[in-house]
Amino acid sequence: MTSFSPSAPLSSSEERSLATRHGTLEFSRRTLIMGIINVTPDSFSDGGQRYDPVKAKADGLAMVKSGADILDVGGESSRPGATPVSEDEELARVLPVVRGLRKETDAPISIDTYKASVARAALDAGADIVNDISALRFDPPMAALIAAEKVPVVLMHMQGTPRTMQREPRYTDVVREVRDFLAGQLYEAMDAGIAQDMIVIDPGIGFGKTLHHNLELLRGLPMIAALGQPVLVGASRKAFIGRILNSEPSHRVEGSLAAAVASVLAGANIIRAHDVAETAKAVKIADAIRFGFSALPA
Ligand code: PMM
Repeated sequence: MTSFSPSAPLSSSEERSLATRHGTLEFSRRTLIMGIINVTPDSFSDGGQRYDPVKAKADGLAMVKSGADILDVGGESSRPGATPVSEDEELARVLPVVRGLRKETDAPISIDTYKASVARAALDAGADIVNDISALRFDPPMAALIAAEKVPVVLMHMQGTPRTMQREPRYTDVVREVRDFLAGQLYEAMDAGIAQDMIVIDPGIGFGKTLHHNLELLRGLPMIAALGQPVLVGASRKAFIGRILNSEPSHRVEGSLAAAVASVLAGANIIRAHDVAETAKAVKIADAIRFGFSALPA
């Protein structure tokens, strides 16, 4: 297994970017921040806080001011054991927020859904990116929709489903298995007509993984980054941080920052975070170490 070492090549001189309908996100010399807006009553760390669309929109706009490059809007909790919500309910939650944000910001918006119908409606309402925690597996029309709309997609690894994933996750070699899964879904996506430069990959921290699996994945991130696709990491406030620090989700900010910095130094290109202002500052330092301060855009 490849492991992180200070001498590993962390930067490259080639330009790397993700083209969205609201501008090109450059990540050759810095790491992008994706702010989390869960419009749900039951997400594990911010459930209920943004169930009101007016509050969700205001929080999203504040995140942009604090340094979010992308706003990730989701209407179904994927916490362990969560029961799925109906398509109508998910649409009723996310569409007012996507529409409201679109009127007031040009920041790229991603829609966190595995349902093609929800993705389609959100894209029509102004979303730019599809964040699919099933990596195109749960709803067959999803791949063709993304190919036709020519939008970026995040393919995330998960063992099982949100309802079952934490029952007894098992791997022989978690980093290799997650990497191979992501490589397989990358090819599936390309076979469906999605352009390679529109595909982001994500090891799915906390999705069918024990504490040790999550730590191994963060340690082994360079092996996943070696696939050559942009890498997103979502460790923010997750249970493994609470297990180590013995803290509730709202007291996991420092632990989340440590995981974000480790991810950046191991090759992540997008950090998905609840605490955007704090994460943006921590990542700025990690980026200065990774790329050199003078290499960063002003
Ligand atoms: N985690 C959650 C939801 N969506 N999407 C991606 N791509 N990666 C993640 O790690 C991820 C996700 C669950 O966390 P939340 O309840 O804080 O949104």
